[in-house]
Amino acid sequence: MSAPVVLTERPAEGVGLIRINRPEARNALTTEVRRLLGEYLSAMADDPAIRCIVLTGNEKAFAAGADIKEMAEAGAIEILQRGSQKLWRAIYGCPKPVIAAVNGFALGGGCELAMTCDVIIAGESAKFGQPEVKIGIIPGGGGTQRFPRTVGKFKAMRYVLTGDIFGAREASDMNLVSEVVPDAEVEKRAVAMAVQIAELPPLAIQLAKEAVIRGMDASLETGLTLESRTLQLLFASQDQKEGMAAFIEKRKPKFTGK
Ligand code: CO8
Repeated sequence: MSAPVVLTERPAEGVGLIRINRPEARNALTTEVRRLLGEYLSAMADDPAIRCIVLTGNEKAFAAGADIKEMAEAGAIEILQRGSQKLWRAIYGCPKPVIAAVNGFALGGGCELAMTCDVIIAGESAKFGQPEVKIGIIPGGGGTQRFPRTVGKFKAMRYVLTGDIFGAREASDMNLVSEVVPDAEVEKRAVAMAVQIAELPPLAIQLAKEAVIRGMDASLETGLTLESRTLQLLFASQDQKEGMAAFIEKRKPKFTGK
């Protein structure tokens, strides 16, 4: 029997890790991979023991895009019915933070997968790009939308229109990644950050993620109102009382998620 195309692990308390496991195909995203990613993300979102999620691949590829062999002969209606947008929604709609740990190729749908996460930790040799135009299509998971919103029109156009691949340093210079670390440190660093986040009050974390994501899609005034209401709401949580009391009493807080 062949190995499952997506694996899950618990590398540390409070942390769930999802690993794409198709090394023979540079982790190309088949319908099955996407279905399982959505399923595991949703299961981790519902699991109170998990407070932060790491999404990763292997040393050669985070994901080299949608599986070209699986879609080469498909018709438009078939592609529409595959509903690949469900995966992206599962990530940005996930109430818990998702950290992409990227080694090797993050191309096409793989680059979009990383961009849909909340934090991107990249290895020094990681390679990013939106090469879809080279195979006669355009990005389909946010590459024409999230990419320019992150790096600006002119850098995005430079890469979307040529399909050129770029390295982790260039990605970092364009603010496309959160941190660049040595290749061997990527997963370790992502898990360490996930542990750091998992130890914080989960309601504050969930609402901070929501405020950033929803606010990016709104006017500044609307975003600021959303932020104020969210902050005010957190004063109803036990963790706010505990966090502030612990600060004043000079002790370590005990957060309960309530
Ligand atoms: N799909 C299918 N198979 C792939 C993919 C892919 N995206 N990428 C790599 N593979 C396979 C290769 O075919 C090869 O298989 P085999 O051994 O059977 O020939 C194996 O992985 C190893 O690949 P290479 O020998 O090419 O390995 P290299 O290290 O030399 O090169 C690269 C790695 C640079 C990643 C190269 O494989 C490549 O360019 N891959 C394609 C990248 C690409 O174009 N990605 C974009 C795909 S389109 C997309 O993501 C957008 C879709 C949005 C719509 C979704 C609707 C469903």
